[in-house]
Amino acid sequence: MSESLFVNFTAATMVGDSYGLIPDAAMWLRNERIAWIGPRKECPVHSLHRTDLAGALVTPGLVDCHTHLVYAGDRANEFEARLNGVSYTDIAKAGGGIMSTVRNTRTASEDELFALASKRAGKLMREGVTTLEIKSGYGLDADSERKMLRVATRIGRELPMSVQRTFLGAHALPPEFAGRGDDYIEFLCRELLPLIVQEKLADAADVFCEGIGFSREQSRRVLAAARDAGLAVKIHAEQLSDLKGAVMAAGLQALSADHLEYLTPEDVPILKQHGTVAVLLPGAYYYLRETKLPPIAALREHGVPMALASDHNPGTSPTHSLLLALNMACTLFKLTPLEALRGVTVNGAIALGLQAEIGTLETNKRADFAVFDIAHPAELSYRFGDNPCVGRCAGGEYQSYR
Ligand code: DI6
Ligand code: FE
Repeated sequence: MSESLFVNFTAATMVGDSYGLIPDAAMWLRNERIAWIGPRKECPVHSLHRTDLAGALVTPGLVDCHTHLVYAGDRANEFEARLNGVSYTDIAKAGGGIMSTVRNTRTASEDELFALASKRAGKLMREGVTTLEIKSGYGLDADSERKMLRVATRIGRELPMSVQRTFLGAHALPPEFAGRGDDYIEFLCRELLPLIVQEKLADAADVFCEGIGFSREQSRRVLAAARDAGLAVKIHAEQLSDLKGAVMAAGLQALSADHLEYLTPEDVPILKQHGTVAVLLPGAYYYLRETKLPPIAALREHGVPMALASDHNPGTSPTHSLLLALNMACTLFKLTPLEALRGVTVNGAIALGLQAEIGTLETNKRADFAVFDIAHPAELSYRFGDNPCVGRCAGGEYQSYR
C-alpha cells in the first residue's frame, strides 16, 4: 500500500454550488484513491511523506470528454485552401475533409497511430487533463475502426491517463458504400458493432447526426443497436442544423449530446428529463466561424449540466488545449468561469458516466488532480494561450512540472 500527503495549497474541490474552496488544505492519498481532504489543521495523519505544493491552487483532474485524438496526417493544406477561397464543398468533392484523414489513418500502422496520439495526449496531460474520451471514426471499415480503438485502449494502459473509448463508425460514409448510406448503417449495426463489443474495444457509441453526416433515423438505428449491446450512447447533434438528434438521443438515455449550436430552447427540457449532458465544443464553433450560439440561457434555466471539451480533431478543432476551450466558453458562449471549470470537472465526468469516480476532490474518489500556479480558479478561463499547470496526479501518480 502506498500513502502520501500533499500540503500547503488551496483546494477547489468543485463540491457544492461553487468552487468548494478549502484554503491551506491537506490531502492524504492511499494507493490510487483520496483517503482524506480538508483543512491542514484538521488532517488526521502527519508522519507521512509529504509534498509541499507551495501555495498552488489544486482542482480535480481535468476531464476532456470529447476528442478525436487518434488519426494520421493533418488538414493544414485545406485550411490554407479555404483561406484562398476554396469552399468546404469543393474540398470534400475533391476527396478532402474527413475522407482525407480516413485515407491516412487506414494506411498508418497501429504503432504509428499510437505514437501520434500519445504525443497529443501528452500535451493535454501537461495542462492537467487526467481523463480523456477518445473516439474512432477515421477508419470506417472493420479493421481500421478496431485499430483506432485498440490505440485508444493502449493510451489508457500505457500513459498515466484514464481513457473512455467511443465507437464513431457513423462519422462519415466510406467510399465502399458511396450512395448506400442505409447499407453502411446495416454493416455497422450487424457486423462491426458486435465485433467491437465482443472484443471489448468501446465503452460508448456516437454518431454524426447532420446533413453531411447521417440522418436522425440512421443515427437512431446505430445508437439503439449500441445500447442494446450494452454500450453507453452519445451523439454529435445540431452542430450545423436542427435534425432533432439531441432529442432522439436523450430518448435513448444518451450520456451526452454534443455541439448543440442549433438546439432549440423548446427542446432543452427533454435533455433535463433524460439526464443528458450538453457537451459544448467552442473550438469547432470558433474554427468554423459559426455564428449560431447554443441555447446557453435555456440550458442554464433548466439545469442541464453543461460540459466542455476540446473536440480535438484535424478538421474543425485542431487544438491541444482544453484550457483554451475554457476561455472560449466564457468569451464566445458567455459561460461564467465557474460553469467553465465545472464543464471540465464535475460535468465532464457526468458526460462520461464517471461521476462516482472523478470530477470532484472528495474522499474515496480517484486521486486525480491538477496543480496550478494561480491564486483563484477564475484565472483558468481568464487567460488564453497560457498554461499555469505546474503539476498533475493521475490515480495517485504525482508529477511536478516545476
Ligand atoms: N463534427 C466535427 O466538427 C468533426 N466531426 C464531427 O462529427 C469534423 C471532423 C473532421 O473534419 O475531421
Ligand atoms: Fe467531434
